[in-house]
Amino acid sequence: TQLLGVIGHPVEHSLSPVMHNAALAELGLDYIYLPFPIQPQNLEVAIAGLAAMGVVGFSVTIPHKQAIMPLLSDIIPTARAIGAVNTVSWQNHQWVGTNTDIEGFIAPLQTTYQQDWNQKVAVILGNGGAARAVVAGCDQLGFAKIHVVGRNIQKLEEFRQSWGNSPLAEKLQVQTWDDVAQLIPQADLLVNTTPVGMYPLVDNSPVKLADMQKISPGAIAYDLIYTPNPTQFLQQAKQEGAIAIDGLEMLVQQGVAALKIWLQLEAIPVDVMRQALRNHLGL
Ligand code: SKM
Repeated sequence: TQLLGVIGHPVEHSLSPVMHNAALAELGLDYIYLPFPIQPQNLEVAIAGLAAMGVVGFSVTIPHKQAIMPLLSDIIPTARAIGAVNTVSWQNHQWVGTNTDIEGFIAPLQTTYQQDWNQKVAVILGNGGAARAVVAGCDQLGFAKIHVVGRNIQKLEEFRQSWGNSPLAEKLQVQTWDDVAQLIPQADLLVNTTPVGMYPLVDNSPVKLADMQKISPGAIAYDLIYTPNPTQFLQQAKQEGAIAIDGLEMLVQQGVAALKIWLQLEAIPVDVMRQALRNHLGL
């Protein structure tokens, strides 16, 4: 039996094991995908331990997506450009990192809401590892302006500076939560990358109701969270006439991309993965 898994803290809410084990069973492969709860201070020891256990690949979730980077032997250029890793594979006796969140994030926007994003404004809530892939994804889609909202001015400034003088940096603006009421009406796409509203603290939204009421009808509200489904953030956005995208399809698509790397296989049973998640969530 070959081992795969997900590292995070917390990791108990993760549905990656449900989704990946369904795919591996469908493919008839002798693999198992396990959750590994790993505290930040143990990260270095843990990834050496995973190698010693014979783990051949793992997903990386909150809060390790940036911290893991200096611990890897190699990082694929796209992940390096994003500045976050969510997928690691064992190649030639070394850990190699990549980022599949970017394609996961883009997929539902491209397939369901095909449109020209060139004149559009994106407002991204949060400035962690997931936000980095979202910002890169919005840039790739061609958004004209990308606003990133965070709590800590110094971290926001680091976030902005980390994109250097790239063309992306020119359309990027970092702002604090004081500006959120004024940013929301401008948003064509409003993305929640924070964990606020995630199981078990489901009666929460990163945005106050009074501010959400300023979203333009027809704007897209996108929550990266997939439990609960829908989140309070999405429910309130929908009430205002916005289009809601939940985090389920992103989870599926970043997982498909990860399996392609781990298994060196193109034919991944995406419908089985999606259905396993929907069944698990009672959708
Ligand atoms: O990027 C993904 C990660 O690969 C797995 C995951 C999960 O299991 O909840 C969420 C995202 O961070």
